[in-house]
Amino acid sequence: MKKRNFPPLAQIICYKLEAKNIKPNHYNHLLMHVPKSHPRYESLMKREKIIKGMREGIVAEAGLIAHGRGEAFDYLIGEKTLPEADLAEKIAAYHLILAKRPLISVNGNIAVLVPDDIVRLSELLPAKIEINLFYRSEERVKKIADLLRKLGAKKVLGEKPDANIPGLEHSRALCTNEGMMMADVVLIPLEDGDRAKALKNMGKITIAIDLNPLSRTSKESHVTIVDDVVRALPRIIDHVREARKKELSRKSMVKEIEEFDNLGNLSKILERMQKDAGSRF
Ligand code: PTJ
Repeated sequence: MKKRNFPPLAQIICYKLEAKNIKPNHYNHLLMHVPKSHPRYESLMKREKIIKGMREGIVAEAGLIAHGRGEAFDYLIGEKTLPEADLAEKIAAYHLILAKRPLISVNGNIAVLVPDDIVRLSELLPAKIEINLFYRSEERVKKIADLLRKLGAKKVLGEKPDANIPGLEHSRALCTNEGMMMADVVLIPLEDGDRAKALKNMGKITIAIDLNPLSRTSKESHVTIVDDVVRALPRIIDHVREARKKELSRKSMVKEIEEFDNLGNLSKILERMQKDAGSRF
């Protein structure tokens, strides 16, 4: 069966897979040739990562839906980092630099979209990494931990939870004493609203990365970065490096943190979404 849309090498792979009785719908997406010139190349590649991650048992099935929701909001902001997002990324970097026990919370989507950046940021700060899953399964936690360790993470928490986030039911409350319980500043990309609120109630500074400025997570967090995680993580890393290069004092970072108004920043983004989306019509 000739796969017309596939490049020659992919066609050979198809024949070999079919000879082993592996069905086309199990590999089509891996072989589909998306030229770099395609206007939606980056977006399509992100989808491929999420789909592959789901098939490998790293991303939850609902992770595909969450990604689609994120894409819709990204479309509205023009698939670029807005000035308001850049400001939030800088404030997030200052919080993480000033933290005593910073922690990066990782879920399935994050593990496939930005695994290298998670490891880089955790080493740079340094910050602990903990896997906190909404749709928890021990198998998925292990797969994510293995993936991060393979990329150089020295320690990944979350495989042996020994604590619960107060006020949450079921497995999404599971966390570790050494990680989430002790942390003072937590980076929570693609977080669930209830857990974001519960972490805030525990007295932690919460930094969300969420493309939906209207989500409960966005509204509940101390700092909300309305940007795609794929753009946000490298920019936080750059802001950390720049602050250190400039040898910014604690006082000047605290001043900027205090001046930052998260809800005000979110409403500016909403205004921008309405105006910009309207002008593109
Ligand atoms: O791996 P698990 O089991 O922990 O599950 C992870 C998901 C993401 C499935 C789970 O936390 C979930 O259901 O999340 P929600 O409640 O759908 O929220 C996800 C939020 O992240 C939504 O507001 C999306 O708009 C946003 N989002 C999705 N993709 C991105 C994003 N924000 C930034 N960058 C993205 N790439």
